[in-house]
Amino acid sequence: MTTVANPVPAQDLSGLTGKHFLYTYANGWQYEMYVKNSRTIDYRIHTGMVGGRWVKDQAVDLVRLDSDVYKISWTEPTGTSVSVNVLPAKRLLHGVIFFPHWVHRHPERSVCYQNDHLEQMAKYREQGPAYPICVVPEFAKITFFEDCGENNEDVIAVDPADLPEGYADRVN
Ligand code: FER
Repeated sequence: MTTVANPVPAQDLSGLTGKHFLYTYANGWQYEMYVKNSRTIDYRIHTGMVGGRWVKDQAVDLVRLDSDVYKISWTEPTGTSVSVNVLPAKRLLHGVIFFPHWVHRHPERSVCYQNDHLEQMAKYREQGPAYPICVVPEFAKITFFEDCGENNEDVIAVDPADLPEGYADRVN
């Protein structure tokens, strides 16, 4: 039970770990996330301000808030921070992205396979400017959802541009 002394609800994360999903924010930006395990995500960004960007092994904080309500939060090597609420059964998601000023001004600088450019990202982050932060809060519809099991390196393994035709348009 959730009390003042014990504010933590039951943490069964199995409804989200190993899951892979495509979603489109109300502003039209399309994203893809694979919850590789309870501490790690891989993702691709298909369209939007930083469309073409993709990342493996991003460390995250994942919690279960209630039945069918999860929250995933993290900060990127770029300094961009993200907090995403995921309601898998409702096929609903709400993300808040906090972009440093430099990413908002030069989004193309972060569009890459980030794992191959970590030093460059650290330089950009150091150079900034970080402020003012651009906050992007949006609901999204989960259009495709599947279970791939945990720690599967093949789910997010290629550049978004190299995917088969129609990959991101699949609906289930
Ligand atoms: C998301 C919103 C933003 C997401 C990732 C980001 C994987 C990352 C943004 C960035 O680093 O530019 O829903 O899911």
